[in-house]
Amino acid sequence: MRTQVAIIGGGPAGLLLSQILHHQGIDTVVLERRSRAYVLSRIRAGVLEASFADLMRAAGASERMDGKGIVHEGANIAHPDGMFRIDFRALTGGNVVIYGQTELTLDLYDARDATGGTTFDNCSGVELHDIDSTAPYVTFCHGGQDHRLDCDFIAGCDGFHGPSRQAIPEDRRTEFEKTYPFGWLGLLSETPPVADELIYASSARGFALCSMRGPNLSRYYIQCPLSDDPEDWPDDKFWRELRRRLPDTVAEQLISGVSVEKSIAPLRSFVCEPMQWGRLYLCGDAAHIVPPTGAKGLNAAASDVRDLSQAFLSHYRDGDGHALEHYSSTALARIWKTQRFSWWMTNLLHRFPEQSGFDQKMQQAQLNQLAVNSSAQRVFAENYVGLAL
Ligand code: RFL
Ligand code: PHB
Repeated sequence: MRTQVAIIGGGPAGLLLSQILHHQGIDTVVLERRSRAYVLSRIRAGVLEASFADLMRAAGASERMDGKGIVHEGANIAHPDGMFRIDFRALTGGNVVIYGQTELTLDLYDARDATGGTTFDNCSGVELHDIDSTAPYVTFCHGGQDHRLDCDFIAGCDGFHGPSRQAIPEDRRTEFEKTYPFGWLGLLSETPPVADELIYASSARGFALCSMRGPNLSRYYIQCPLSDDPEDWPDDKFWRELRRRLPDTVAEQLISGVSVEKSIAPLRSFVCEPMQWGRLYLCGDAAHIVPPTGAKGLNAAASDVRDLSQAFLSHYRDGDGHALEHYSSTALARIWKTQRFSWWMTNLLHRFPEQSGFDQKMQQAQLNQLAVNSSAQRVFAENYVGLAL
């Protein structure tokens, strides 16, 4: 079997890349380890930058998102001394779109099916070969048979645990990592959201986030110890704890209900340098992870896809390999800015086990400044809606 670009991983990055390349006349094959049902059951991101929405249009997969996505022109930050709103529209002219990763992945799968693109689900034993030659290939097992996929290039879109990053020789890559001493316990419920816009809450009991997926579908998170298990958190206990971390006026409005999903995600900052090796290009979580506090993970993956698809287009259409050659340095310059914002926001809003009284005062001083200082708010808003990179 042969294709122009072999894409490993059928998560949002791999699917988006495959559809954008399809519309540019570039042939791809997507190899996904899991079943489609499994990929579609993962509840993850919910906040898209406007530039992501543009990419969904370029992928021919935006119809449902344009109808059902909810435009947010601001977000709220609650803290022990009060609550304030950051007005994205007034400060930047921009906005974000609330649309779940689950929906978006479904739209991309549907678009791929409609255009007849080849996707192998349930692949096992995916291995990359000869990536530093001009004739790389991928081997995998599907339906009990071994296959070989020859290609011009490989896009490693296989998330944090996939094999692509490991294919870069260990002595040629550097991994920068920070793990945080807590996780996020997330709960999805078929209840109306507590507010029209997101609320990020810093409280003495730890961080909480009120988000949403639709008019009757809410997504809430609370910071929890890494040692906790979702089983430790029956619904009643979750709602009680969430209310205690929110301002009274918000807690009083909260409508609780039966959870339809509950899971714990660890928080991590991670970057692999470089993001390319030979004819292998890493995209999304395969190359970098951000803690979810700034809602940037999926958006960073989409920006990689934008850069890489443009680089492939220059190569195939114009015979110009410059952008491909510089893919890693271009992407990394952008990623470190995203890392900085996600790390800063995580440090601002969470309680850390070893935090001193002084550290807490510094957090509070920063929150008090953000509450009143329009320059600080503008920096926040610019980063949140997405830097023009
Ligand atoms: P994914 O989604 O992990 O997809 C990788 C795919 O590769 C497959 N794979 C393999 N396939 C073949 N062979 C192998 N050996 C393979 N190994 C793995 C996997 O099965 C999978 O299907 O990576 P991708 O595509 O780069 O997408 C990244 C995003 O999923 C991620 O960054 C976001 O979900 C992060 N994130 C958020 N991002 C945002 O932009 N906004 C948000 O609001 C936001 N909220 C979140 C989040 C992540 C969270 N968790 C659970 C970590 C909230 C949470 C709680
Ligand atoms: C979500 O809705 O899942 C969500 C929203 C904002 C974040 C992280 C996750 O910062």
